[in-house]
Amino acid sequence: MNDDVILRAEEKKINWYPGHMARAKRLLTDQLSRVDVVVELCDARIPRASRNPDLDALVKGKKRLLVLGKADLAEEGATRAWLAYYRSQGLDAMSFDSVRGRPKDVVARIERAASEAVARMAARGVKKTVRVMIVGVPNVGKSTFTNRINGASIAKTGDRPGVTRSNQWVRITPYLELLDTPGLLWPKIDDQQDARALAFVGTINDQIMDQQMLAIRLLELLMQIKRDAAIARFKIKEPDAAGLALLESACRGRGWLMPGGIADTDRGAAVILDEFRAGKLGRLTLQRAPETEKKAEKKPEAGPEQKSEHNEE
Ligand SMILES: Nc1nc2c(ncn2[C@@H]2O[C@H](COP(=O)(O)OP(=O)(O)OP(=O)(O)O)[C@@H](O)[C@H]2O)c(=O)[nH]1
Ligand SMILES: [Mg+2]
Repeated sequence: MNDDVILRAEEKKINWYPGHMARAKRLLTDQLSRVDVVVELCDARIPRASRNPDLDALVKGKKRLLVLGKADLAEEGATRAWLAYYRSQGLDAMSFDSVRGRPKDVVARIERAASEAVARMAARGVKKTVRVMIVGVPNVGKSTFTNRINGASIAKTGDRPGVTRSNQWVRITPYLELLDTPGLLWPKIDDQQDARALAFVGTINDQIMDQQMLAIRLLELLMQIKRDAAIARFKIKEPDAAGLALLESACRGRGWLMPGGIADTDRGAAVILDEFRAGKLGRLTLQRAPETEKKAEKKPEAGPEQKSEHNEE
C-alpha cells in the first residue's frame, strides 16, 4: 500500500497545483500595491504546515500580522507556545477564533500595524483608509474571519477548500477595508508530514487524494495523540490494530457496514475526516512549537510534549 498522499495524487494524474491556484497568486499580487497590512491566517492546529513558505517573497516589505485561526479547535497551551515562538522570531502574532473571537482585538492589532502609514497621511491632513489583505491556505477560514470582523456575513464560506474564487473587498468602517482572497497553496510541499497535516484539516481537495489512506493515517495519529478520545468516539474494539484493520474496527464500532456485515471503509473514511475537521474529538494541535531560547534556558530537559512532533514520521 502506498502511504504517500501526494504521490497518490500524482499517480492519479491529478494536478496538485491546479490552475485556479496560479490565478489566486496573480489576484494576490495584483492588489498588493493597494494594501497597507497583510493578515496571514494559518490554522492553529497546524501552525507550521499551514504557513506558505513563498509568502515572504510574495508580500515583500508589507506590514504583516500572523493570525493563528480556528483557535477554538486547537489546544490552548500549544497555541500559547506557538505564539511565543513566532514572537521570538520577530513576527507580530495573535490567535483568534471566528466563532467567538472579538473583532476589536483584531482591529486594534491591524491599527497598530498600520500606524506609521496612518501617521504619515495624518501629517498631510488626510485621514487614511487602512486596507488589509487576508491571505492563507484554502479552507483556513479567511472568509469566516472577514465576516466576523465585519459583524455580518458578506463573504461566502463553506466547509471545503476553494469556496472563494475571486478577491472581495469588504468595508468595515470608512477607514478600514478588508480584502478576502481565494486560498493559496504553493507548488511544492517539501515535507510529507506537512502535506499530510494540510490534508487532514481539509486544505486539499479530497477528490485528489485517496480518502481511505488519509483516514487511516489520521486514525493512527489520533491513536497516538488522543487515544482515549479516538477509541471512545469511534468505538474501536481493537485498539492495537493498524492500517486498514484499524479503519475496519472503527467501521464495525460505529456500524458503518455494507450488506453482509462488511466494513464500509469509504463511508467510514469520510465520516472520520469530517468529524475530526469539525472538532468532534476535542481540541487538538498536531504540530508542536520549537522551543524558544528563553524557555530552553529555563527548562533544559524539555518534556516529550515540547520536543516531539506529533506526526508519525
Ligand atoms: N471551529 C471553527 N471553524 C471555523 C473557523 N473559521 C472558519 N471555520 C469553518 O471553516 C470552514 C472554512 O471557512 P471559510 O471561511 O470558507 O474558509 P476560507 O479560507 O475562506 O476558504 P476558501 O475560500 O475555500 O479558501 C467553514 O466550515 C467555517 O465554518 C473558526 O475560527 N473556528
Ligand atoms: Mg473563502
